[in-house]
Formats: sequence, C-alpha cells, structure tokens
Amino acid sequence: MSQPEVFPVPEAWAKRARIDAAGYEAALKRVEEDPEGYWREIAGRLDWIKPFTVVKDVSYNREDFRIRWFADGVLNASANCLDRHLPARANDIAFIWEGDDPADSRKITYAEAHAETCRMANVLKSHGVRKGDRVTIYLPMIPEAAFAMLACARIGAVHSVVFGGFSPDSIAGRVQDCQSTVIITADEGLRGGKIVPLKQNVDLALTQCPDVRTVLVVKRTGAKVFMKPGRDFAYDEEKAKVSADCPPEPMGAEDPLFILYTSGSTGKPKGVLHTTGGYLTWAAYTHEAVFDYRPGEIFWCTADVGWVTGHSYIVYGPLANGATSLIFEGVPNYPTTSRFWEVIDKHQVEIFYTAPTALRALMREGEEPVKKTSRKSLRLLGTVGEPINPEAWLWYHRVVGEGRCPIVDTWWQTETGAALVAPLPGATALKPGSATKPLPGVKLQLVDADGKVLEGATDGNLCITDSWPGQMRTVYGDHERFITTYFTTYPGKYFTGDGCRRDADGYYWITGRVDDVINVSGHRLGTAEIESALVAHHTVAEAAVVGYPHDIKGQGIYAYVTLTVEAKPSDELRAALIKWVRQEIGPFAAPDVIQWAPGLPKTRSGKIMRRILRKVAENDVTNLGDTTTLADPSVVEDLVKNRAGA
Ligand code: 6R9
Repeated sequence: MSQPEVFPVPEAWAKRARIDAAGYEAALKRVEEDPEGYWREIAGRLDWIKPFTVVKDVSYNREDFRIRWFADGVLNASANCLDRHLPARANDIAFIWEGDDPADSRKITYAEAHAETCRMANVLKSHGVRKGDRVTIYLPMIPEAAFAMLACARIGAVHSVVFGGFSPDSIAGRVQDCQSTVIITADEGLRGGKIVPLKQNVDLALTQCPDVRTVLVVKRTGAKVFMKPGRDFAYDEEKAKVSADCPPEPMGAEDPLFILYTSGSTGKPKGVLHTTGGYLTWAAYTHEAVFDYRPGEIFWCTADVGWVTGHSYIVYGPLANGATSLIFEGVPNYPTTSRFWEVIDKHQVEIFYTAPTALRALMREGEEPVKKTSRKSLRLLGTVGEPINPEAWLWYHRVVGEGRCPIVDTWWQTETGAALVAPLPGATALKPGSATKPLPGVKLQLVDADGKVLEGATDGNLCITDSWPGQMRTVYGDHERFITTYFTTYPGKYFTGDGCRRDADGYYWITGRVDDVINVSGHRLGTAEIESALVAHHTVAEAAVVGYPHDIKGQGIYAYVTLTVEAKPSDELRAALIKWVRQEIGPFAAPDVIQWAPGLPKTRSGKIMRRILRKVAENDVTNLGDTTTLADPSVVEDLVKNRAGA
C-alpha cells in the first residue's frame, strides 16, 4: 500500500491555534503526571453551584464496578449553557436557524434562548414534570428542539430525544422503555420540501403507550392535526400561560442528563444514559479543543439533534462555550446540491462539521455546485459518523476548503459522549482517512480476538482502558446489560465494537464495526433489529441481515429472507417487505437488497454463519473460509448461485 499523504499543520494554525504543538505536548505530560489536576482543570471550565472535591472514582472490574466523575459537585447544565452567558453577552446569537426553505431563517440571542427555555421548563412543570422524570422529545430541527432539551435539563428532567425519522413502533418502544409520560412533538416536520407527519406518528405510537398523559404540540407547519382532549396541548397556548422565569434546579454531577437510544448487536436498542457533570465537561472541552472554537465564531454541525452528534455539537458543547450554533432543518440537496455551501455563505459559517456520506453524495455532483459559492468564511472542516475514505477527504479538503482548512476527523460514539480520537488542528499533522490520535487522557488499546494486547503498528479491536468524563454511565434500566455489553468481552476494558489499525506513527485508522452493528449513511443500526422487523411480516419465516460496501451510504443493507411455505417470492413481495421495514423502524432502515434464501447457512448447533452471508453480499465468494461446521453445505451453493446483483 502506498504511503498516505500527510498534511502538516498550516503555519497560520501553528501560530494562533488555541492548542499548538507545545500545548498538546504539555497536556499529554500533565495528564500522565497529574491526572487529577488535569481533569480538575478541564471541569473547572463549567460553573459549579457547589464545586466538586472528588475528581474520579472509577473501576471497570465487575466486583466493584463504578464510573463516577466530579461526583460531589453540584451544577445545572442549562444554566451553564444559558444563564452564565447573560451578564456579558445576552445579545450574542446562540442559534441561527436555517429552515428547509432557503427563505426561512431566524437568529436567536442568548437572552431569547434563555427566556424560551425557561418558558418551556415552566410548561413542563405545569404539566407535573419533576426532577428525574423522563420526557420524550420527537421534534424536527427547529429551535424548540434545543429549548426542549435545555428545559428538561433546567428542571432536572431526563430527556430522551427520538430522531424524527423513526416510525411509530420505534417511538413506542423508546417511550415504554424509559416510562416517559410526557412527549414534546410538532404538528409536522419539513425536510427537503416533504412533510413528515410527526404528530400522526406520535398518535399511532401512543396506542401502545397508555401511560403517556401529556403531549405538547409545537406549531411548525400549522397543519390541522388531531388533538386528543385532556392529553394533547398546543404548545403556543401553554407557553402564553407561564412566565419566563424558572430557576435552574441544582443537580448532582452524577444525576442523569439524558437518555439516548442506540443500536447494539443484539436485542432492543439500548438507552444510553449520560450524566450532568462529566458529559457537559467533555462536550464543552472537546468542542473548544478539537474545533479550536473562539468566541463569536459561527459553528455548524449538520447532524440531527436526534443523534448524539446533535446533542453534543449543536446544543451542549457549543452553548456551554457561548458559541453561535447553526440549526439546519433541511437536507444537503434541497432545493439544489449547493445548499450546504450557500448556507455557509449566507451565515458566514467558520466551522463546518458533517458526515462522510453527505460528502460522498455531494462529490458525485461534481465541483460546480460547490465552486459557484464563495466559502471564504470557512476556516475549519470536520467529519464524524463513519470512516471517511481518502478520496472524499481529499475532495473535502481541496474543493470545499480550497486547501486552506484543516479537517478534523472525529471518532466517537453515543456511548463516549463526545469526541475521543481526533486531531487538534493546531498541533496534529493530518492523514486523510485517519482520525489521528486520542485526545490527551484517552487511553486506547488494540487487542486480538483473545484479548492479547497488541503493540506497535497493528490491526486489532479497539478498547479503552480507563474512563474519561463523558463516558456513558449505564444502560437505562439495565445496568447488568451495560456491564456485559461493554466490559466483559475483554474484562476490565471498555470495548468499542470497532476494528482499528494503528500505523507506525501511532495514528489510528478505524476500520468499522466488528460486531453485528452496521453503519448506513452514518445511522447506526443493529442487524438484529432489521431481522426482527422482517420476521414480524406474515410471509417471512426467517431473515438474516448483513452490511455490504455501498458507494454513498458507506454500508448498504443486504437481507436474506426465507419465506413461509405459503408465500411465493415476487418483486411485489420484495417491495412490500422493504416498505414494511420502513414502517416498522424508519425509512433509513429499509433494505437495499433482498435475496430470497430457501435456507440460511447454519452450524450444526443452529447458529447462522454471518461471515458467509457477508462474503456473499460483498460478492467475495472465492474465499468463503472454513465451511466445515455447516449443517448443510448445499445452502451456501444456492446462496452464491442466486446472489442478488447488489
Ligand atoms: C458519533 C457517532 C458510533 C460508531 C462508531 C464507529 C463509527 C463514528 C467515526 C466512526 C470512523 C469516525 N464512527 N465516527 N468511524 N471514523 N470519525 O457517530 O455515534 O451513532 O453511536 O456511532 O460510528 O463505528 O463505533 P454513533
């Protein structure tokens, strides 16, 4: 393999970055010599109502397992994101909202965001929401989504944001799992000129959730929607009844801040739980360090607030730092494929953070849609969500950033709260396709399948051997599942589920998931979830789902379906099954390929051999590996012969 190109730190960056090479070295040294002091200083960036005295209290061993940071400190996340900026910068812009329609945009000052959040908090209180209660948020990308999150944080309620692309069934599962009794939604959403029937989806979900007593409906399109008397309330009307004064609730650092559901390799999505002090510290610190954020700059993260990236880099990180954060309601190709770049020019965005899948899709459109915009305001670019292929990296760098802007490729997970492996743009030379190195204090380790620690340049499974403040604390309602999922594959270590290569310079190259999680356009999906949606269809006897390489999405969804004896394969049935999965989970989970499989390759003990299914999906059938444990080898021949032209 040829040596990857290296992009040294540009001179201007080396001179004026918040953290330069010397600063980075100093941080690495400090965290080794005086970890307590280092973490104490990082958490000192927040406003504490009562300062913490204990910094870290962690054990990854099953016998005395615990993860606690700054545990005796008291603070409020919403006060850190809003109130503390009011004395000096009440009139600075907290949010720029860019609507789906380019004619729609709005600026919201810190004073306004504070007032809106307090009102939302008082509305929640007036509906009986108390500290510790769970509130489900199912909103489009409108400022109210951020206000709703901050309003929950303000009164100590735990928010669970459900991405607006999820189906009624997926909403219901999440509402039931965290027993939330209050939902904040909107009449409809608007994306790429298309209507998303949010309230209708909630109504359908609630047929399965008898405990939900209040639905607050924010007006977005103004469409007339069904309102159930006594349960559904127009948010506008509720808001008019309350004051804009709501004192922030003092919260323990280890009190929950939010739950966010994410897919794993088995079972139902897990409610990843983050707490107040550690999460906010890590979101704020990484937003400043990795994006070299300076007060007054305009920061745009294109993620949806329904994913962790939106939580940490649209709301909590930027706001804790007093930044101006852009909230974009639309999609990259509406009304035209120049939209991202036009929004950058319109609002003079300085830092732009997006996903490789969006870049790959835009790259296909050629340079013209980019080049007709200026993009002079840009100084830093970022990516997240999946490995970025070097071609897309180079295009982003050369065409979008005109060679001027470093790219920070940030590796992290819902579980990690915020970025863990990422360059510091003033200190780290870049290699296209590598998230570079761990941030100071983050202790990575590569191990082989048996847990043997691998040194030097090698390939392995990515583990983390010690905690950082933004680490998730538990799976909501199932602490045992938390420990078994993450800490038992390699006892005493956090296992990320990712494969990774470390090169001779100590750079990390994430190669993708090594478990049964697939990453489709940056959306994380468990193959088991899609399989259980498929088998819920009356024609399906059995299903197995794997990922395969896809030019735009990163990974596509390849489903092997065994029909019941009554059902007959047909193109109509194929289309019906795809539609079914869209309805069961959400549009982004729809299979790209369905192959009819009279049988699935199983071991004699009945385990599906996914390795073989992956190979067939990838059309890499010359080397299927060891098939001697198969119960019926002829099954594989049939699969290869009838491979769908993926
Ligand atoms: C933030 C987020 C986590 C999984 C993760 C990995 C993949 C994320 C990446 C990346 C390579 C990057 N991933 N960032 N792979 N390079 N810069 O995406 O969280 O939705 O939980 O997904 O995404 O496989 O394990 P989440």
